[in-house]
Amino acid sequence: MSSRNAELFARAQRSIPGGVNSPVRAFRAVGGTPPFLVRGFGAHVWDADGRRYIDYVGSWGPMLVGHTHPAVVEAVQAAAANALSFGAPTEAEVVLAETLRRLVPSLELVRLVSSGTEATMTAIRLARGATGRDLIVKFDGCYHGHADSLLVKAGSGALTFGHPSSAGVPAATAAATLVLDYNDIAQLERAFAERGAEIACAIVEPVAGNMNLVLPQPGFLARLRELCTRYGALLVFDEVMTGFRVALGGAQARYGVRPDLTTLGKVIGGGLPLAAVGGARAIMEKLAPLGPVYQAGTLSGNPVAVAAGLATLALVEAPGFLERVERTTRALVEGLVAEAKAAGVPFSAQSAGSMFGLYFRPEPPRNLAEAMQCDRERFNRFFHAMLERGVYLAPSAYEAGFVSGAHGEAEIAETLAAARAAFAAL
Ligand code: HOZ
Repeated sequence: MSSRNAELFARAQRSIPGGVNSPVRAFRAVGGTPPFLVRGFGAHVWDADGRRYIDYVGSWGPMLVGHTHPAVVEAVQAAAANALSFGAPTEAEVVLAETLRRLVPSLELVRLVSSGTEATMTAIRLARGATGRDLIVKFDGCYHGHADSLLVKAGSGALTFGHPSSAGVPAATAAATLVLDYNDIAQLERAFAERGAEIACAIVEPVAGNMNLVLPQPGFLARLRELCTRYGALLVFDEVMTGFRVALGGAQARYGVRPDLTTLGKVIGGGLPLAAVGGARAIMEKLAPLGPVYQAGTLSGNPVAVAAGLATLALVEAPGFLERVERTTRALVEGLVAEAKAAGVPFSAQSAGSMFGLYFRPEPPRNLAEAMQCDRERFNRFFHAMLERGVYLAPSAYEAGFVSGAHGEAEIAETLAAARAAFAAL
């Protein structure tokens, strides 16, 4: 049977590397043809063959209020009618900065950029510029975008395709990145004892979402904070994924740890390209034009993206919204665990706010080594069995899943019915 998805994928590969503009989308980890999406509404997306899916990718995180929410679309249309871009200051970007500062109190100053990669890249340069040190600490399997110094033992697509340390990163840059195991407090203490005076910053996903979902173990983030403070290093929380998903104030609010710098993205653009870096005033004042650390962007603070972000955040901060999405996510996770158990499949699952992880192993992983122990072949079969039944999960065993405010009891019931059949067929 001819498929428009297949036709488009073949055509795409003639013009675009791998047929996609971001590697995980190519389905190489799970095999098969990616659906080419044409429309999204609420909890659903539709592909070029007219098939409808319950969407748990949510554009990899941004779509917290669901696809094409009328309030967001209206705000975008109104902004676009005025201007698509000025490259000059606007009142709306001030309102967004004020909103972010109110919701995430560690952001004493905040700079808007266009992607999470730009935000983390800027945070690293700022940390180096502010401390006068070069060494950065990151954690194995955490992904912070594709800036050179962060593509060392990274997660997400870099991990999925077996190149966690990318070709093209100069050896000297990689050598200035010290990679430690997530959740290993003893190793962290040794590393700071040995090299603490050289460390500009430690950057961490406070809930890791790019090696599947891995939760911080009790005390891990707090100890990291203490060590950074003791050795004069900055603590950077990469909340591009966790911001407004794990809690309204981000993972830093949920776990009670205040970083020096925070990166945000995804939800703050409501589906349009927008991200931010912010933090302590004394550090942020090192950024140009106030200080010597340079950073700039033609589309930074783009008025259409800012309008989408403001409309999205207004919905997200409505009383009860996040609690409801969190309950829905828990119902999904608990239901999947129950279905796997009934089918006798070794499986576990957990959530943090509206993010979730699915693991084909009996216990949730605590680090990359444990995440790698998940049965990938089983995941791949489960993924396709779910896709065939109209449930669109991330096409990789190393990505977190996302639930939106548009997912409700009906979507969860439909997902669990699909999972029952999928687990039975494994
Ligand atoms: N690497 C991101 C997910 N963790 C984005 C993937 C994409 O956009 O394809």
